[in-house]
Amino acid sequence: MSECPVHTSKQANVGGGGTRNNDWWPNGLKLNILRQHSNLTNPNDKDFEYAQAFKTLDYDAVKKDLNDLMTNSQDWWPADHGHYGGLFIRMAWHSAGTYRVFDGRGGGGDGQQRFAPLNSWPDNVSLDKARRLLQPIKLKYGNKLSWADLMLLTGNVAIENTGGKTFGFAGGRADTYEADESVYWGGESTWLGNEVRYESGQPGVAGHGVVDGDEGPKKEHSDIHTRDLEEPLAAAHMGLIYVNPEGPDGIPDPVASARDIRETFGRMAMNDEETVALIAGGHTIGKTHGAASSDNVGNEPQAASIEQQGFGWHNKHGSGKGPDTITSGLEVIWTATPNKWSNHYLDYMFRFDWELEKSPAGANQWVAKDADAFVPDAYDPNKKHKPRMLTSDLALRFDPAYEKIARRFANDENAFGDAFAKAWFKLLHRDMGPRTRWVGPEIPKEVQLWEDPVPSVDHPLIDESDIAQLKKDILATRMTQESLIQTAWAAASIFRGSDKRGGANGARVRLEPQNKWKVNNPGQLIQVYSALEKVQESFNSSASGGKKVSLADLIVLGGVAGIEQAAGVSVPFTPGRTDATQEQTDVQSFTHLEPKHDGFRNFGTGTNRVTTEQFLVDKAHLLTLSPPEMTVLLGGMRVLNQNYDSSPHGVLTKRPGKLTTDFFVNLLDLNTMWAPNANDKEVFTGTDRKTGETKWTATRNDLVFGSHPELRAYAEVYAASDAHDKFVRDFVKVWDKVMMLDRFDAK
Ligand code: HEB
Repeated sequence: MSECPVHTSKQANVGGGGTRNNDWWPNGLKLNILRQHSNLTNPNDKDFEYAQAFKTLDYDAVKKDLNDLMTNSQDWWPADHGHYGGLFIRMAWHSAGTYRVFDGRGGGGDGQQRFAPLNSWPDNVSLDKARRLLQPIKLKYGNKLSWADLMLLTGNVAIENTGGKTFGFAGGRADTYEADESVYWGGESTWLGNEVRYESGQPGVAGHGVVDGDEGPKKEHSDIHTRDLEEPLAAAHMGLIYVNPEGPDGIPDPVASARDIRETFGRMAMNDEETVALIAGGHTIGKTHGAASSDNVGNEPQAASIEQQGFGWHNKHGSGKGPDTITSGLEVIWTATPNKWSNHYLDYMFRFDWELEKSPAGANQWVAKDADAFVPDAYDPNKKHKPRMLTSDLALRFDPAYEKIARRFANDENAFGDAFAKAWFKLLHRDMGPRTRWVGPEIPKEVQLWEDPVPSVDHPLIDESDIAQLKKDILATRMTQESLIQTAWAAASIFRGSDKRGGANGARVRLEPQNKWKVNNPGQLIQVYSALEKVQESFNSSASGGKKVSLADLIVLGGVAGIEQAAGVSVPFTPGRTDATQEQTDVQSFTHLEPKHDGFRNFGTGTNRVTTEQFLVDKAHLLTLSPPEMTVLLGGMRVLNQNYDSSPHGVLTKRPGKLTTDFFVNLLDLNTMWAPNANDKEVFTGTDRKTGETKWTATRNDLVFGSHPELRAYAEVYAASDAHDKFVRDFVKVWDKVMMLDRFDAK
């Protein structure tokens, strides 16, 4: 376990060394998360489309190679019990298992396990070896098979190879080529520390660890039975995927462990049944590794010496591999058939009494008290072991709710297998977005609610002349231009690039829970969509040739009509959305999409840890916007009067409703002086320097475009005397981008 190297005295004087802005001004607003994964880091040709490439992959040949690899033990990293299944299942699980519901970040969708911090997390020890075992297959199939898909497919094949049931597999996860800085993993400065995540109730936010010592008083002993994990985190400790296997803070208390498991697996979108199935299924295969003290283990990959070539955790105990492996420091083999699917794990769990012991590395683990030694050793055919369990395993027996489910599964192997297959599939595909993104021959037919399904288009779409007429019909409803634009934004802007959920398709903005969200101004929302429903009814009952228009399309078209009116230029529109039903909508899971902040609508303010403008950048990141796109979008939204509560904050124009550069012109006006309001520090008043007359009010979301040097540079571009046409063009482009974010079917 290494300390975060906050500052070293001798720094490089070339190649980006030296004390950086981030060291001098750690609280400065960072835009770096909006500039990731561009063509500058992605080596593929500009027109390369991964999903298309995957379709040309010889999928059966890949699966055959993976199946062969399972038992093709390599001397440099031998397979336990002659089988790599356990190692590969763990690799896939740790790849997908970082997903969390609150912001949709984490997950296996872009192959981030190859990069820091995940490549070096204490929980990912030995997965450097797992990925290297796959390298020949990766290189053989090249860019037809991403690391992201390969890691998860390998786990899937491992389950099949050991005799477990799977529910299918979809490819389509394009790799990224740089470490993703957008995910808040916690603010701790030591691995496995947890001094931050159980303190205040303030949410963390993308790209911002706690760096300002603002985390409040440190607790000596956190109360493991009552502590509250901060949002959006889904792991109990820095550097772990979920919970400490030895129990909370290493205390071997299975019931307290269950509490942490329920919290963290819940944040991965798993209910009790899915959780039990996953843990029991996962630990049916493989073993844990703790041959000796972790003192034998060297630096993690990110800190290892150059000649190790990306490997880490060099182990100087014995041979450093095979029987001498040290991974977690726990030494457990759960079942008598660690490379065959079975019901033994749950069977033993209830059959035996469990006694606390220490692993050879000194970690807390449990051994079956009165059992014979019948579990085969991973390498020595003459050696047998007693069954063993982790504290986190025994949570499934000693937590009353988990116990019920676990006993049912113990007695019904089929139910267990099916539940595992479904939960495993969900785990691997949860962050992939709609089915239209899925590729490959093993996509299951059965649609699950967590996919946020929308009906498929089963009728001819509206054409250009219908679109022109419908725009007129919409404007004739007398819904205001403002409210039409607001409704389109409300529908489309909850999309998250992280897990590709949300967006205008489905017209779920009219359904529970979205129709009740404060940010959506429910009173106005219902008027707009009711008016649009009338337009829809009359079109669908009279259109020729079976043509139909969905409410989802009309909501977006309403925004288009509104902006065309405001801008005097035409705005692109792509029909093809459909309307989901309430039954197709998992209300509980959609509550995670509710914006707590949306700076584009001037909604929500900062907390004592996160500034308003940091939340704005976070939102922009989820909308996959670049810094210039964020700038032009916000400036346009203001002059279109799009604040959620119709407040005048940031509406720096005398002609609201016209798409002009006024926001930028007036923000940069040297005659205006800004000062925070006395009673509301989030609101500022701009007065005329000479007369003292009040001219404007604004929030931090607005003023940051004048104060932040890079954002000010963009503001100057749009404030320039000749910028009008470019501004309108850029605004319309980014508006259309937001409306189309979820239209994977049309890309
Ligand atoms: Fe697990 C392994 C913990 C869940 C799958 N795990 C393991 C280990 C540990 C754990 C500590 C060891 C490592 C070494 O090597 O040493 N887990 C855990 C926890 C949890 C879990 C704490 C929560 C509660 N798993 C899980 C899941 C899954 C899994 C969910 C899937 C599904 N694991 C696994 C496997 C393994 C493990 C397969 C084995 C590996 C090998 O063999 O190598």
